[in-house]
Amino acid sequence: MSTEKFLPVEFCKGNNGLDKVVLRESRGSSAEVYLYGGHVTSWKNDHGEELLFVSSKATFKPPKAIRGGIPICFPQFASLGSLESHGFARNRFWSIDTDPPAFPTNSSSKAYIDLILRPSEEDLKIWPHSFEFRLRVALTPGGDLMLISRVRNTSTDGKPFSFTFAYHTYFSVSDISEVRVEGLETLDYLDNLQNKERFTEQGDAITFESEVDKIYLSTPTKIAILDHEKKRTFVIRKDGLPDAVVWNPWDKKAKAMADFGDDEYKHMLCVEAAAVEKPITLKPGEEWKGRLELSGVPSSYCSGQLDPQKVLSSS
Ligand code: TA6
Repeated sequence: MSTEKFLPVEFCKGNNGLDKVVLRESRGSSAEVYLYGGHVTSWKNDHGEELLFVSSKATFKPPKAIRGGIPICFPQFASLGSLESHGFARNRFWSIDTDPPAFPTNSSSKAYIDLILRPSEEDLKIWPHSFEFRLRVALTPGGDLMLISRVRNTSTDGKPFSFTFAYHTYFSVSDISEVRVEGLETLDYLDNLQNKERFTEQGDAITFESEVDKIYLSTPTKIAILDHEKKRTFVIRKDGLPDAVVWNPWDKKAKAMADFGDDEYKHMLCVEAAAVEKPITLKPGEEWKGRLELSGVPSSYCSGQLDPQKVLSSS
């Protein structure tokens, strides 16, 4: 890529004229973030291949959340509370954070953007807590995608507040029936399809042959998604997010969702770094940090080039 055309951060208009920010790294990787929802809608590797799934039927029209990419579920995951499903952060307009507090980082990359969300008067009526939610979206020189959330309780009434959270990441996969997830074996999970009853996962990698909607509890900080056909492994690293949600709507739910194509369930998988089982509680002045780092590693399990156990056990 010729340097003069290379802009690490570009502000432009996206779908439906919504404001978006395009991040680019010198080796060719890129990412796109909409201010609507603080929502990452694209992450491409240095070959220009899209790594995230966004539905062809996604609407970029408030108040509907964008179907795909990385919606941010805050201050409530799913229906775990009185708010709308997955809270309100994903259908609010975020602002550019022009004065973010210093960010401890060892990355030399300039491809990052800081966004901020504060509650509106309307939000305070449905969730009466003052907060500042700062979100940094960054591309590393190697093309990894990093999302760092910092939520601070800015209440002056001395009251703590609690919330649940998820990075509801939609990964693009070649064929869901050929994908395996490693790192969640033998863990306990709550099954959303069975009244959140608690079960223990069997010992092998997770594969998919029907609808799945599970909340894995206290998972390792690293999880791998192996896509044999694309010879690609997604490595998910997370901090401050003890749980992981795995979701695929399969055919029936796919048909029932207006903003989702009937067959699109075959080409996506949500693996969501989350804090669900134990809500996070912040006293006034306290701050929580939740970090997600995604890597797309060219690989082939069967060629032995990449043994998931090696991936999961390496730093
Ligand atoms: O994260 C899994 C889940 O909670 C599923 O139960 C399903 O509802 C999915 O999220 C999508 O939710 P949405 O509100 O975006 O339609």
